[in-house]
Amino acid sequence: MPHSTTSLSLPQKITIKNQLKAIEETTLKSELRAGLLAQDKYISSKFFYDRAGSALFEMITELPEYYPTRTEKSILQNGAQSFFSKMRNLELIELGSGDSSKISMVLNAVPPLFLDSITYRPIDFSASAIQKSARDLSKRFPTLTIDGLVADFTSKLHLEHNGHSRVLCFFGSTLGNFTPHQATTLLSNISSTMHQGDQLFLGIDMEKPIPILEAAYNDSQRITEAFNKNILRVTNNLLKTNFIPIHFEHLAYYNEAEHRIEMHLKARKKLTIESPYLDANIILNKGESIHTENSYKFSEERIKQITTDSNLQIKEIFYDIHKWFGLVQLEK
Ligand code: AVJ
Repeated sequence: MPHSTTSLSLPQKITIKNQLKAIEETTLKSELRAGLLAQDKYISSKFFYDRAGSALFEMITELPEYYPTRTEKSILQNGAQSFFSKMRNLELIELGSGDSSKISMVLNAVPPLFLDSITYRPIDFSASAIQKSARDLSKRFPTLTIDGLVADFTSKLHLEHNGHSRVLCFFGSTLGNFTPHQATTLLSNISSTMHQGDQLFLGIDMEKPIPILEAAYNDSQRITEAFNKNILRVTNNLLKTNFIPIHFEHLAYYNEAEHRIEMHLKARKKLTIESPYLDANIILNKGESIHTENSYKFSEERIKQITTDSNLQIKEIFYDIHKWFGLVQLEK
């Protein structure tokens, strides 16, 4: 979760800046509060990713039921390699970078001799994820320059162009966490920071049979359940609330009309939630739920729609053999 430290330096060519300063923490608190006071209660899915949440998410990516990560990696390993192998003298920016495994596959395609002409700029909400990833990468690619940024890229992107051409990566179908309207705003923001020739690689989870989708969010080891409930601990830390995770049931199902998986936390009994940041207690009735995540699944039609609306042009879409996941290469 956000620290109020502004900067932290590590050995070699690594710097990590933290943009989530005190003022932004205040914004995050009011965001959390607004969601809990709403008629239909919600907590934004970005609050999943404290240290524990990021670790749980990494475990999810290795579950047999959770197909997206391994499918996207198979595409990175195949289709897009020839583009990555030609990368020189550029900034490689990764939004919602998380762990280093995907960008490693990109960097592996670059001839080692040219790695020192690349600056990798991971941007993530989780400071611990960036620190860990920077350490891993500096071991594997010692000549790479790493410029990390802890920031909430959903509110504002500070990515002033500095003359170098850019390859932006937004993997993992993180875009699927946003409503079509929010996603268009976010993509338009990204597009507005791009110059001619800059590329954006966007990972998108595709529609597929509902049982496959629902199994991916209801795994038999119940890691997704633990991940979902961890958001209550994050909320307790930030708002000093008294949520007790076992008082909630994990719900994850496909909403066909909205083309999205929804995750909720449903109160097993009537609960009274207290916080020094709230004027009054929040009452959760038995059976009432808190909406914690949307994960949109796309058709090629809707990919075209959203990218056109964001002023971006599709250069190519790389798929796996089942068309379960798409890696969209975009230009301005
Ligand atoms: C990282 C947002 C793509 O929506 O599949 C995994 C997060 N939530 N299991 C997704 C997640 C539950 C994931 N994204």
